[in-house]
Amino acid sequence: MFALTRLARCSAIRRRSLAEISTYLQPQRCRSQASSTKARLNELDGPRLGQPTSVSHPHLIQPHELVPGLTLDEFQQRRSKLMHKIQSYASTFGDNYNGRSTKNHMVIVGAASKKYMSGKIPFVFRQNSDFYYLTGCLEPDSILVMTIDQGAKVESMLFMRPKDAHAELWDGPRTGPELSVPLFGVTEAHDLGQFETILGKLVSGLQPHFWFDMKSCDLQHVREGVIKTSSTENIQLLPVHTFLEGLRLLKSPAEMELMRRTCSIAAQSINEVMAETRPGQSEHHLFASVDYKCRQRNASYLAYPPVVAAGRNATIIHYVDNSQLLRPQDLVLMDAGCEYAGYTSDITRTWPASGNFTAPQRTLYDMVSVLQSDIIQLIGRMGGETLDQLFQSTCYRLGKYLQEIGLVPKEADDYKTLVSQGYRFCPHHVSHYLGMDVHDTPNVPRSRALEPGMVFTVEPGIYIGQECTDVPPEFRGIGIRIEDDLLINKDSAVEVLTAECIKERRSLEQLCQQAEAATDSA
Ligand SMILES: [Mn+2]
Repeated sequence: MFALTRLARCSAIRRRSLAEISTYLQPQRCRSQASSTKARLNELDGPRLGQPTSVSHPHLIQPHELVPGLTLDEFQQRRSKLMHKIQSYASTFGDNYNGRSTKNHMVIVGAASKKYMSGKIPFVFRQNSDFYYLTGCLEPDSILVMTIDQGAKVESMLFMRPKDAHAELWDGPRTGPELSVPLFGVTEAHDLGQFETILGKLVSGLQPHFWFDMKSCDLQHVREGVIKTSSTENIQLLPVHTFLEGLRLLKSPAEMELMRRTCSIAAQSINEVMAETRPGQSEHHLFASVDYKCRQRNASYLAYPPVVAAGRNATIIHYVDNSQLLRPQDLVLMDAGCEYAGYTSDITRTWPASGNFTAPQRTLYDMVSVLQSDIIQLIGRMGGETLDQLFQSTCYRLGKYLQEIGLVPKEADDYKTLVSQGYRFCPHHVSHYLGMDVHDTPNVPRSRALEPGMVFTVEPGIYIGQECTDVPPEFRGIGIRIEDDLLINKDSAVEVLTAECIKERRSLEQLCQQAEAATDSA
């Protein structure tokens, strides 16, 4: 479907903005005739909105999509689902909060604001995940206000930065309120400056239950406006994160596709980094390399500062200095993932810098590898129905396996002791939910039963510090983690989204030795 048809369908579209948009989208309709490179470049030269569209970025966004991989419909459904969910939840106890009963609800979610390194030097802007999830809008400082009334009618309103020739000269185009209505499919849009006035009127008219998470809102003026309005109207603020995270936890088919994509980008990139690793390179070199390879595949950036840890640095779980050189006998542990179209991947691989594991490294690698595949097998079965159960099972099995190779005393044979021995050598959880954020939906308990649509990591590890004098010396200073991203898909099957990323020991050795061979013959 052409973008114009989609835009024309928006109920709230006004005549003037439709005219403006059709001028704007003109190149879209001509695209099939524009075969030469020059003509295609001219297309991108037209007026721009505050974010990429299928017109300005046809290499990233399909004609029927608002942002890569997602249609306008999907965003409208998310808003509608959230509001209906809140209303039906409230109705289970008579629509009553704090002694006040109404079927009207209002939710406010703010965008992220720009953050600065120093003076006027900005950090790379990253949109607030909840705001992006509900709007697809990538502009800073914007505000989304949604309402549902007693007739179950959902309306949404965006407050956007006004058009401003001077500001746009410096920071690039803004969409502005007028074009935001058809672009994001909201009922209304206004200048940011009108937020307090319009909010005040809306609240005094509807007297809704008022849902707003003070802590997760970056924007000071929004927090102040909300406090002022709620106290004027004597309305208490209710937390919206349970409902929002509940939705974000279960990925739609389009989100599953985006998760497959972001995982595949990181998996292929890490494979290449492993193949190119050689002793003498620095951890920083591998960091730059994985960043480069992910961006080459259209990732926006790495999803978090990666851990690239050689040798004993790998026993520091959040090692991010990445400043040491790789020695021939070192293992390299890389924990890296990327963000593609707002969705993140999170992979860890551990491989030998020289292409060959030493005997103690091999023993521990094989153990973590078997442990990880045990845990993946367990998903959805007894002992693996929740992330917490997977964690408990990981600690117990790790304790048991360590006992088999002689790192845990033979006498320790009760369940509790083995669990605590496992936890001693792997002192982090084996899993977290994954999605738009790396540690996604953090308020959803890990004791929740796994179900289709959930994406999470499985990441057992072993870290033996130099100070572990009760462990044979050859094992000290070794850190290993293997981490994959998994999806329970719509058929309830467990899909390893990062399966492309090589981890089987012999294949890993082969991959790393190829690099050696290539260097030797060069
Ligand atoms: Mn992780």
